[in-house]
Amino acid sequence: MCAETNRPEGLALVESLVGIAVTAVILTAVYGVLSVSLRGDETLRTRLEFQLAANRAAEEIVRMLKMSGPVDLDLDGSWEFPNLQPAPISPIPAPPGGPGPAAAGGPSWNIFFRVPEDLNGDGDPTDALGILEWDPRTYSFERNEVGGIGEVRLRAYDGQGSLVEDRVLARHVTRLLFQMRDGPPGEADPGLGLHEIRVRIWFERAEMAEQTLRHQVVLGANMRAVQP
Ligand SMILES: [Ca+2]
Ligand SMILES: [Ca+2]
Repeated sequence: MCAETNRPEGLALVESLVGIAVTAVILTAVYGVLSVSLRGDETLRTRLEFQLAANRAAEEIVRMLKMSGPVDLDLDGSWEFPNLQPAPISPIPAPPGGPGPAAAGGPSWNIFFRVPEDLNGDGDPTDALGILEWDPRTYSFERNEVGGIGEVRLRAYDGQGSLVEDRVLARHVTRLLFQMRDGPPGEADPGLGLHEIRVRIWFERAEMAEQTLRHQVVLGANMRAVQP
């Protein structure tokens, strides 16, 4: 009798042990899935923040270039501004392929430009004849490197060439490129409009978890079309 009454209890014990084991396995699996999912969320968030910061910087560059326009200071028919100068930083070799857009490689270019300014104080950036007035300061977007990390700076120089403004617009910039219809050899694109500038910026940031974030922004800016 005792054996008969003990059997169901033994079975119940085994069943509950099996139940606990199954629950433990399920909980472990759920924890594993959640953990991977949270890690994935964190990676995604980091990637999105990286891309958003890059896009914001590129949009600010384009916003300023749209205010600029061709400037022919000596009226000889050719523009002094905007002009492109090679960034005085050695070209970086393309790193081995990885996730994300094509890796950067090659030289960077800086752009120097002028923006309109109300010089005669009549409330708009034109003179009495309706001709655009240009701020005598020269503005630029220049790629610089600090501790091996590339950045893009907005700079302004006064009429004597002294630096009067200098601030970082973007970090982790591996390459900065401006293309125009009559740009420098190798960078010119005859398909672009007369007043069009194509801005290309490559961003790259090495993460802790042996992960490299890469992002590339390509934006077009139409400068003011100033009649010669
Ligand atoms: Ca000229
Ligand atoms: Ca004015």
